[in-house]
Amino acid sequence: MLWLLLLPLPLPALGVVEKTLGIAPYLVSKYVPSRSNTWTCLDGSQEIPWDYVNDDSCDCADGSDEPGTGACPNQSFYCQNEGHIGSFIPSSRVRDGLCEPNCCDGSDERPGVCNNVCQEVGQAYKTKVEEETKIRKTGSKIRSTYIAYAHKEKKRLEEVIETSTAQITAQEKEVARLRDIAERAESLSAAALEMKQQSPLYTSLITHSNALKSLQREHRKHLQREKELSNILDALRTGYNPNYQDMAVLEAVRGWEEIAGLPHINDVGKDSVSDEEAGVEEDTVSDVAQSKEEVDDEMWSAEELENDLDDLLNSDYISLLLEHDEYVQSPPEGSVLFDIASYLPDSVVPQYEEFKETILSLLVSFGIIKSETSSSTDTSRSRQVLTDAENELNKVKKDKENAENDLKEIFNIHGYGLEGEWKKLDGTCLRTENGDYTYEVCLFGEAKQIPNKGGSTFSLGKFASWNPSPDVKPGEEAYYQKQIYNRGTRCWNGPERNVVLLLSCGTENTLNSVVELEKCEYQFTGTTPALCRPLDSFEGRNGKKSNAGKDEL
Ligand code: MAN
Repeated sequence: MLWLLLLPLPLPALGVVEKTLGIAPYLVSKYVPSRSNTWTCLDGSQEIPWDYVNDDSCDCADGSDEPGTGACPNQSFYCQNEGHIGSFIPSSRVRDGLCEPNCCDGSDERPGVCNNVCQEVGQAYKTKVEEETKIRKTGSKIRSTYIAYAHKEKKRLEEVIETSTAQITAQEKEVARLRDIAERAESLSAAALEMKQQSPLYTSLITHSNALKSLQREHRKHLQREKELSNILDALRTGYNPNYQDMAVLEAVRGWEEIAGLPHINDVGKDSVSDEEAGVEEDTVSDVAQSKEEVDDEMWSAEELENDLDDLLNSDYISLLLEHDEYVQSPPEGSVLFDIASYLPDSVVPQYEEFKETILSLLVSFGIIKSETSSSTDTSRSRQVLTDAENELNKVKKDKENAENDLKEIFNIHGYGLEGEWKKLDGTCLRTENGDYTYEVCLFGEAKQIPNKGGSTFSLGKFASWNPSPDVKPGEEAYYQKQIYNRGTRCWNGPERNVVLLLSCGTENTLNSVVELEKCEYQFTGTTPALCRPLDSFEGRNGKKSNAGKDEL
């Protein structure tokens, strides 16, 4: 049985590490012994016996003699992971007694410590990749419709710009023409008004008005004077001394008492009748005077003069003149003489009216007769037409400006992506319920937090940028995997609310989860077909884009 002991045992079983263990595939060819059974460190610094390779003792300065052990610091150990994908782990984790998830073949540990689970892991990975591929395939088809939409939109916007440019040129001409008409109409109407003001009726009206104003002024002066005189005479009446028997004074007092309707001062109190009791009013001069005059029905009473004369004198005579002008130009109503239709049989009246309208409008357009409207109406109408035309011009200019701005954004790397794949989603709102709130994000618009049981909605911010990380280049996939929404409603005692939206490829536009990572700082996750680039633009199984150059376009 001794011979059994002499049979060669597998090296790992003896605790000896295979020479090729942990070597990256591209270096395997370098790990071959020389004829004299030596080996040169990879940096060429030393020649060592072949046995020193993977002998768990670090000999080369670059650590290349220990690819399969943890003997040299800062080395990488390659797990072959047959049945799955090979991967590197730091050599410090080799033979530490822990099974590395990246080493599904268990090669990082001594035999028997970790099971080789690469078949299962590989299978699960394959299924996952297949699923992802399926999603990406469907998603990229949807994405291509988004790109087609962007091209259509670009075409539409270019057409808008083209037509609005033409419209602006035409409308500017039209505005200039209408401005000219309005200005000419206004200066014409100013001249026409001056002419109208020369009419005898108007000048006489103004003279009457001036005369009335002067009369009113004089009348007021007289009233004032009369008041002062009556004060003097009242003082004389009550203050004179009858014992002097001055006939001039007595006559003046009696005369005043008669005009003013007052009892003689010496009789006052004799019959115990006061002035008031006798029904004598103080200011009765005008009454006395009025009682004597005959007042014509159409003449104004003293009261009307007092109350209404000011209003009359404040009349707008220019408006009256224009109204008068319109009034005299309107055809006399009910004048049968010029109503030819009334002489015609009913059956021909419609043809006659139509004929009359045509002839009248022809005469107006040739300037032979004036249109029925007044010149002041013409002026305001031409101003209105000008204003309408200017408004229309401004609207077309605004449309053009908006179209130009939109066009700039469509195929902009910082805007809707190089292929315009995001344009279709502009304003698309995604929602999800989470706890007491429904969260909403309208892409490129605003994110909101809406309470489910009433209360005020908080703005969580408006779209600010794509992934702002300095490590990520605009245009890369990672750039479009993150959107920032900021400047939302300020948090009580905290920052303004803001959102980081993490997106990944999916066949639908969805908002999947919301977490408030810090107070008032929210992280949303979602999916969108806009991120499903076509499969042929990817390489390998890690989903990294192959044509990096294209990213930087
Ligand atoms: C509201 C919500 C919360 C937030 C608090 C902060 O209740 O917006 O998400 O944490 O305000 O006070």
